[in-house]
Amino acid sequence: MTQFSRRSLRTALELPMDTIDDLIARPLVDLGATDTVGVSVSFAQAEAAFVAELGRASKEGRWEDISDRWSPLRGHCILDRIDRNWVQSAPAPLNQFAQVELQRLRAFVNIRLFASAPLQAETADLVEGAFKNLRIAFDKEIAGCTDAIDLGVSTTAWLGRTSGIIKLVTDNWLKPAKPELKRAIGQALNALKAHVEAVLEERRAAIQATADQAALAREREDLSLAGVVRPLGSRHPLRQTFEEIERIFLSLGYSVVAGPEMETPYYNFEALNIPEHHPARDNMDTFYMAAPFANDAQRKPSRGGAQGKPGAPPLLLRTHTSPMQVRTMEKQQPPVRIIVPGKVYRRDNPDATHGFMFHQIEGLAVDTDITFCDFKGTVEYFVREFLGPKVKTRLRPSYFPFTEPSVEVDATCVFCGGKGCNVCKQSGWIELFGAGMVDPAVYGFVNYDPKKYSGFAFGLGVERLTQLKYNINDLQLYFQNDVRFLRQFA
Ligand code: FA5
Repeated sequence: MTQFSRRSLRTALELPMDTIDDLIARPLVDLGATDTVGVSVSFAQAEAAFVAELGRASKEGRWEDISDRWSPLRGHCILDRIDRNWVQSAPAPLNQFAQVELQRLRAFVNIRLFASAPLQAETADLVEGAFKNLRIAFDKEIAGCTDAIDLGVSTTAWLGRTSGIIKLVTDNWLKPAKPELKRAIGQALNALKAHVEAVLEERRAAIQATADQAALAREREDLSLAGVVRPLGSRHPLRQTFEEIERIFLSLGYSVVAGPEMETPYYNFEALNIPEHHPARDNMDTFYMAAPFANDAQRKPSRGGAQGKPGAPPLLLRTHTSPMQVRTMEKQQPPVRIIVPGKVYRRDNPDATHGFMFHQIEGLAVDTDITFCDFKGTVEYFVREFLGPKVKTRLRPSYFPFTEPSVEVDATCVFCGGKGCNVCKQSGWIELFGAGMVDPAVYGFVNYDPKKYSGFAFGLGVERLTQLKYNINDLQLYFQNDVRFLRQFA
């Protein structure tokens, strides 16, 4: 048990006055003080009893009474009885500890009795001597303060407004002093107070610095310790494909733009020349979101700028990245050269080549003199860069409502080099993506002059291209987060 604990206990204890005589009449062991904690508690009780008695006696002008009861100079005082009944009778392991406690209690009582007694000094020299004693007692007490709680107790003991020692000295020495000594006592008191305040502050700073250093030492990292090896992750194969495709098109002067995943039917269908009852919508039947006020009558073509307002069409999860063709052309005049990477959603059943959520990269180039040759050259360049120089491409007629002519871009099978295998179903060709020249009807939706401008567009399926590039036979592997799969792309 440290002094800190004893002193903090003292401040916390409230002891009825008349019990101290009962307590000190019995040995510590009888009081249940069988260890250092118990001993400290008993001494804290004694200390609290003294403080309370002193307070009462001072108020009532009975200083002599309390001095008689507690002063060690008076023979059978309480402190002597504590020595006899508590300390000397304490069992060997506790005896020494109890002696230290008693010494502290004596110092505590002495200094307060001294400061509460009328000053027995007739000359300035004697006044100085009395204050010197106080200063020595204070310095000794502070030297024993080892932490902030101790220091707090000492601060109250010396500077406390109601019963601090400085206050006791002011009340008992300065106020009743003869006029010829008042000046000397006042000066000495001021000097003592200044000393007490300065030393307490100094000590507080030192204790704080020690605590800070200890905290620093506790928190300091030991760089010599072996580190924790955490496995390094790698970029997801789809992300790698995105980056690779973006790199290729950035090198051709395209910029990358992003668009909303929640779309209006206008941008997803109508402005792409897919009117409401067009059969091309069937294979893109999608996830609609219940929007307020939406009903069938209100699903009429609309630019969809008033979502949530009466008459607004419902929102849907975009089925392709093509809506960004329209959104981009609405905002800017040619030349346009963009790619649009992003997620798209379809009501497709998940299997080895389908997901209900997958990724596309849209491409769009529009300018005054873009021809089918530019389109073909761009597509060939991209496929060569992405799949390697040996891969050849071909264009197969196809149909998209928003391109005319429309094509499917095929590449020679990356697995058999075009000879024919199971993957390409012996054809030697693999379908890569859909594309075509922008249908002039689309320009009508964005106020481009179809006589002046032309361009091409394409829509790459990122999962499929990644499957081809890395020979991955099941699209679902991308989304299962199996590190054994992902690790292969590190
Ligand atoms: C389109 O989505 C058109 N918007 C592409 C386009 C853009 C054509 C610009 C012309 C001009 P399609 O439905 O074929 O097209 O899809 C494009 C690619 O997305 C397909 O080649 C395929 O690689 C991929 N894809 C389609 N459905 C799925 C699915 N359920 N899971 C994974 N990938 C899919």
